[in-house]
Amino acid sequence: MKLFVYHTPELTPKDQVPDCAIAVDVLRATSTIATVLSAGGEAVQVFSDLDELIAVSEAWPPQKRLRAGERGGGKVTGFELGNSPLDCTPELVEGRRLFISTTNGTRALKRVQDSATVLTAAFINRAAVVQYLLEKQPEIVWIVGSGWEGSYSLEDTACAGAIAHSVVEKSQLPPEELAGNDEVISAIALYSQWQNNLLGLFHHASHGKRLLRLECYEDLKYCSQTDVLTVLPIQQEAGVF
Ligand code: 3SL
Repeated sequence: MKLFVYHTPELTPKDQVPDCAIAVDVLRATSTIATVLSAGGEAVQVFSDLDELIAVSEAWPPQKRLRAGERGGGKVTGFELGNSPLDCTPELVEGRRLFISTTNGTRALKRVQDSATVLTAAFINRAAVVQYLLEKQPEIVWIVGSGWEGSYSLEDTACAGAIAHSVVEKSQLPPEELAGNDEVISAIALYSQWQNNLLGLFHHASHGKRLLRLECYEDLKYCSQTDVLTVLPIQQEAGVF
């Protein structure tokens, strides 16, 4: 197995797909996806385009669907939900499909959706993703941060580092044997430095600061937990987890 970390979808190699792609948007899309599936959601279907989301979800009975839309951190008007994982309670999501579009997270997923296997990861379900990698041993693995509108996001690269760090620890292979690019080594170093204070790291991150301005401190706190959900979001068909 070779791991490759890409800080943003734009940095992934063109015209190539890996055996396994892991999309990461810690704040907050992939934290929300893990939460919904763990709370009994029927599935999560991701869209980059809001109009397409509305058109496709129309075919679903209203009591079986939820529409979640985020732009610039805020909820899209007319949608039931924004992108806060804390709103996704079992009472609300159980048995329903979440149709979701967010600024960056769903774009990252679209970029890798043709890979043989597509997973989503956040700190909250990191262990489930690592367990999958160790069991299935895919040859080429991309861990792709969503970033923010094309630029680097500290929290996504730290989560990529958390995955790589745990694979190294559990496989007992040296990092240089698993690392397919230099970004893996720097992501592990970033995670190692902050692993006991991820909430503190989020306070330094530009998107963390943006969410704090939007009074989303509780979301940051929730998303900073590690290995608390056992769910493995895995793509069933294009865009559906
Ligand atoms: O950019 C995204 O995809 C979102 O996760 C951003 S937010 O955390 O919902 O603001």
